Amino acid sequence: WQAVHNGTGNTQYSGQVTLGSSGSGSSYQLTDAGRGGHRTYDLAKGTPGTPTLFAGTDDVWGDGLPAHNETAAADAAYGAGLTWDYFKNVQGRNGIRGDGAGASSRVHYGNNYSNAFWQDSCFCMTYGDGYANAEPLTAIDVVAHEMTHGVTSATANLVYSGESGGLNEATSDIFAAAVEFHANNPQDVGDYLVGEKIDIRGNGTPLRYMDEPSKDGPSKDYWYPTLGSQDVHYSSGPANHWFYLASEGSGAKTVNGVSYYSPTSDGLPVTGIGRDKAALIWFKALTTKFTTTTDYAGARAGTLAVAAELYGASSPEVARVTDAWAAVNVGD
Ligand code: ASN
Ligand code: ZN
Repeated sequence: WQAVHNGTGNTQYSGQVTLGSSGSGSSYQLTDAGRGGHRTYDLAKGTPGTPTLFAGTDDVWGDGLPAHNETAAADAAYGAGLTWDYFKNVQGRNGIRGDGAGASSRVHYGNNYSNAFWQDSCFCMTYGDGYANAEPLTAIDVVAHEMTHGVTSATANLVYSGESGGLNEATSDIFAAAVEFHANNPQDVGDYLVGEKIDIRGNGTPLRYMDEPSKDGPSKDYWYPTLGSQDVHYSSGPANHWFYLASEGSGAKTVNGVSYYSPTSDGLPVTGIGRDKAALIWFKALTTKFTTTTDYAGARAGTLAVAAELYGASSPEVARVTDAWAAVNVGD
């Protein structure tokens, strides 16, 4: 933490946390001076236009409950800080564009709005308050997912349709999981689920499952020739599944108290190389190999090239990454 001020955030999903803020005396703003000046704004249930920068007299943000308008701000700012720190400290990237510039977050978008999104045009993320304006889409993994869309735009810029669109979505889910694990927040431990905290379906189930993507219904576990005609949030499935398999291996496993079962397309077992290596390979492939039109075959080629550069062409890492791709029906 290198913020000018270390304010206190009372978040809805992650407990009491430290937030980077700015100001002095009895005037503080939710501007994270230590992270490129990332700013958090209030849309007050409206639409973008005249957002208000969160400001206050005490450098304490939110009370942990959604009715307090600073609570979603505290979650969004915390998640943005964690994502910034992950890319900087783990992947060596200084901000979304790599130029040290902070982005901004806007919370309380619309009324009962159950989505969140990244926009290049404002270099910003926008979050709805979810069902009954009580489930804001500001949990760590959702924030990391949206912010990673900014990183993808600034790097490979994977076109948001067809197979490249699925890979764009998977990139956001992969780093959502990586950030959540890296954060190690006791109230929101790392997992291979996406959106398990925001109850977007109203029945407590997560939005997506990386060990077996089809558990959500429409997501695909394995590549097939017309995968690219699916919605990008479903064609992401095989790449999310690849990340799980490359990290943890196939079959049954419990991580941080969450039980997984990951199948393979050919029934052959896969051994993982660990999450940190899998995430490093994906990040380096995203930033040095992938292009706007990379498809699943290209993602396989890119990750294998990176694995060979990092660990050697005849390394176990290359063999296991190859096996993980074969397990999602990409190559053999
Ligand atoms: N929350 C969604 C996402 O980031 C919004 C969208 O469909 N682009 O993927
Ligand atoms: Zn997305």
